[in-house]
Amino acid sequence: MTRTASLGRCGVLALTSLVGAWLGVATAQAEDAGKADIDALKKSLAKYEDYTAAVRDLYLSTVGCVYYSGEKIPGTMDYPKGAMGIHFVNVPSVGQKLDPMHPNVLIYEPTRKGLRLVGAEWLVPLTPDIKAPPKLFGQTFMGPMEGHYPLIPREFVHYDLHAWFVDNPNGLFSPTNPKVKCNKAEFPMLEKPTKMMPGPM
Ligand SMILES: [Cu+2]
Repeated sequence: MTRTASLGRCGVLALTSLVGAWLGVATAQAEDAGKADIDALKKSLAKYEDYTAAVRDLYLSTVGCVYYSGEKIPGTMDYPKGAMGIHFVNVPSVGQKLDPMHPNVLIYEPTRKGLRLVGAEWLVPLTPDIKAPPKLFGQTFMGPMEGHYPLIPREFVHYDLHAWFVDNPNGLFSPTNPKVKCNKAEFPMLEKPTKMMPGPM
């Protein structure tokens, strides 16, 4: 009886670890597929490594270097401790058709040598015609959520997706990157996690 029970538990454990391994492989594969896309995107955006080129193309700085403490607050987004950096937003493209090769936002990290292009972001305003959260690179956008106050009005309810051009231990598409820092920023901005809003999820 004891033997059967322990065998049974072993079987369950084996199955659990198999499923776990399989899920792990599936996630890794999804990330790998995403990685090739993001590498291609990074190459195509190389000219924006010079932030003045970004500004000329109307990716305009929102000045504050945004970071999060990792604090969990019910009803708000789950942002692991880390930075989002300085967002340069191309406002005219927001609300237009999503384009994987033309992100709505470029993300810069202030370093001793100046601004470093470290990532990109896509924004989709929540509108009545949206029936499901948007997807890019096989990733489902986060949200809907309020605008990231105080740099963006709270009324800008939206979905978003981040992608990192530099190593991110939390994953290529995590909203925050613990390796990106705001400590060299002129205007560091510790933000509270953004409030979630009702809408298709
Ligand atoms: Cu962001």
